[in-house]
Amino acid sequence: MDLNTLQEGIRQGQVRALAKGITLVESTLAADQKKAEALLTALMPSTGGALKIGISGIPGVGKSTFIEAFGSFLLNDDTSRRLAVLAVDPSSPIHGGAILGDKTRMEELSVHPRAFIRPSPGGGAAGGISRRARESILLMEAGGYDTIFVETIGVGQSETLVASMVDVFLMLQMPNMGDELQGMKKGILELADIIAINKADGSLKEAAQRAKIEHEQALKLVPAEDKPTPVVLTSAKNKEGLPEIWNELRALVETWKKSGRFEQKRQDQVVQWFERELGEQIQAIAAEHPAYQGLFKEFEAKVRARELAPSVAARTFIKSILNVGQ
Ligand SMILES: Nc1nc2c(ncn2[C@@H]2O[C@H](COP(=O)(O)OP(=O)(O)OP(=O)(O)O)[C@@H](O)[C@H]2O)c(=O)[nH]1
Ligand SMILES: [Mg+2]
Repeated sequence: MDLNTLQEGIRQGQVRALAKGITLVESTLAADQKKAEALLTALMPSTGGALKIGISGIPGVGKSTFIEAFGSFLLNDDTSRRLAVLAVDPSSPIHGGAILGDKTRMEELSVHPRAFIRPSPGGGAAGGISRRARESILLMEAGGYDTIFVETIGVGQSETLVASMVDVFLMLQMPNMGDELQGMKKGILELADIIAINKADGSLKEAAQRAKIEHEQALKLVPAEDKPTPVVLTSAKNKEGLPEIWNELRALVETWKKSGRFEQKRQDQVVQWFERELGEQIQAIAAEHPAYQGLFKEFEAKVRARELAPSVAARTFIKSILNVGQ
């Protein structure tokens, strides 16, 4: 498929073209990288139209079940809606591990004509994962998906990573957290725009109600920008609490759009992405480009020999290749 066909196919919402495009931006081959850059540049004007929702929670909390239930709810709620699901899981070592394994939990979504599910690219450095995920999101937007779920496991830095690429961050919590909540890092709660206590059904219902109150109390200690983070009860299994979550979500987005915070956050995110890429790309190019490789190695050797502090070496190296003097 040549680039024009691919680009047109993605714009027209063809699933096969989108899948191919994502594979292209995920590729680490130098030849593919050029094509991926051309594709992204051509599609940029068609991006920015999706509401991006981060969904996180520890393994077993019910993310897959919730995504199936909430996704199906949203697709039924609006018959023109198109939903894409992307998993970001730095801990998954093999391509396709995270989501494909539980297609059974996403029975409806995985065959829905208006849904597109993409498993985690997995593995590699955080920078690479983050880039592939962000670029995949751009392609999904160009493909006309107006709602994008970005799923991540609630471990380590993956939550912060995903929070920096979505508009709203939804955190699923267990009904019986108890003492764990006490010790939970404030930073994690701060990331959440909405908290949903899942499994609020059967014998866990009471525990879930208690967890809601505990969360609300814990959130009082977290400085809120406007109103406190909403805590909602849900049962992904019984498909309960879904309209409530959607209402909270929409209300937040509306408030942020009115105040300008929504657009501001998006702009901050892309600028931060650019700045982070700048450092990474300088390093990648300097290490490989024949014009800079020698100098790069020289500075690396000086660092290795403890002749130069790494920070001083980096600054001197960059100043010398940018030709801006010492
Ligand atoms: N009672 C009850 N069980 C649920 C609910 N949602 C999910 N479960 C169960 O919890 C278990 C884990 O659900 P998953 O959806 O696989 O959870 P996950 O967060 O995707 O887990 P990982 O993919 O391992 O990170 C399964 O046995 C589900 O059937 C719920 O609302 N109520
Ligand atoms: Mg899962």
